[in-house]
Amino acid sequence: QSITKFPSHFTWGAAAAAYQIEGAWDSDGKGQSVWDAFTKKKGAVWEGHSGNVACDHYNRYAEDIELMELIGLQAYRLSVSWPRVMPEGVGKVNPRGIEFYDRLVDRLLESNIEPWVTLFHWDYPHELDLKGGWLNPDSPKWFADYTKVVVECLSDRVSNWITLNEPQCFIGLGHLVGEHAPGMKLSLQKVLQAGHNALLAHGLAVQAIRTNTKQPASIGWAPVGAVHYPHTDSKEDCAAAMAGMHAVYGDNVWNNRWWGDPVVHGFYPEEGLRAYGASAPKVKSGDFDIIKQPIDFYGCNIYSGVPTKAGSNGKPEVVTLPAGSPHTHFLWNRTPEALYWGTKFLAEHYKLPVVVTENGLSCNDWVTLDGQVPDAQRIDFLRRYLLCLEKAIDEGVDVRGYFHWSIMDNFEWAEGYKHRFGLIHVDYETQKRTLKDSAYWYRGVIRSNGASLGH
Ligand code: GCO
Repeated sequence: QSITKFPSHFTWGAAAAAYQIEGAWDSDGKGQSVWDAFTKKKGAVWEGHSGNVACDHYNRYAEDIELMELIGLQAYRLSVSWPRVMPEGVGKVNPRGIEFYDRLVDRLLESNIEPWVTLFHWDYPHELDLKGGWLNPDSPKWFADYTKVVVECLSDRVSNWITLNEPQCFIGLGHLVGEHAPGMKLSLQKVLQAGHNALLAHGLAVQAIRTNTKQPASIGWAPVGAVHYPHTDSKEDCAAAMAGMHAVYGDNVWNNRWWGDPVVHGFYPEEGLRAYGASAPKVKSGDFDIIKQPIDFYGCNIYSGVPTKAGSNGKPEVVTLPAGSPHTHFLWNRTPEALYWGTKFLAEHYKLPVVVTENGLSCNDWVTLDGQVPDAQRIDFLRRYLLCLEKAIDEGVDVRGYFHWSIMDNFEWAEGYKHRFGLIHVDYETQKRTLKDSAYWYRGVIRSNGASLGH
């Protein structure tokens, strides 16, 4: 008798993002995004790759949804390209751009797949970047106006919304490290000010969804952050892991609480203000009333965790994994515990339902002479991670859904097409799709609501 701890209403899905799969970079009146500009820069992306064509999902979405249906997906997390909808970022709406998402949503619903719409997954309008981008104090308002356009068009059929995907990345990698578009290396103060504007944008977008939606909306966001898990199951190591997730790092932006506390609690954590010191953003009165909006779920993108033990005075100390420990093609460590500890931390700290908005791995997959993609490692990886997620649920952590990253192989930002994250293999020369073994396996997981994971 198979048993499952996943609740009966649990959502099983997969995710992708506009720039990573759509292609059609200048079709039908689309404006340029910062990624269109960034990928043209020499040396910015591995082997000079770009998302110009990507998976050509813009033209092949119907075929792709057929495959999603075959896998039995209950939900699909897509993102809307802001400059496709508003070529200049503000003002004029591009009817052919918004019509694409209209058709996409209709086609998903025909297949009984619930659309979860991310409003911003990094493809910021180039025109607005020229006006200062996230550093411009008007940027939150620009995002809210765009949100209103999308919500007016889709909310009769869409009820699940995600405002921002990973501000830690588009702000941190895009404005501090410079490895992602728009490729800036600004002072930490400017970076955190841009981050503050992104948080305001989140708040205004939540308001824009609530006031314009045609049906009750479920709204969340999808941040990422350092996940620590205990090196041993001693009480001390467990406490150290939790402390590690609470910590605000003053020298980088990979924090959970720096970004999450304003959104849920309405203030920056004291410890963070101390750690960032003079680099902390300037906050106007009323800002936190905008940033702190009631949200319905806390999304989290979790791939890997950091083994942590209690060091001197119980302080969290990172443990180095033994040589030869399992890792993915990206060289990210295979650490399934991250899904248990990460969701547990967020649910306890923010007291909100949690949705795993991304989890997955890149493998060195190819199509065999027999026409199959035997990705045994992806299956084993997912099985381990999902069993840890089930353990969290069993212990009372309120996890509502799981979205595999990604539905199909795609453009992995600065890494180009080096990494294959999909359940579906994409041959970029021919655009042929092939379901990987993991896709068939995931179908079984969905059908059995997790019972097929075994124990
Ligand atoms: C992210 C992005 C995805 C990536 C994925 C793998 O979370 O970084 O949302 O677009 O492709 O995470 O790196």
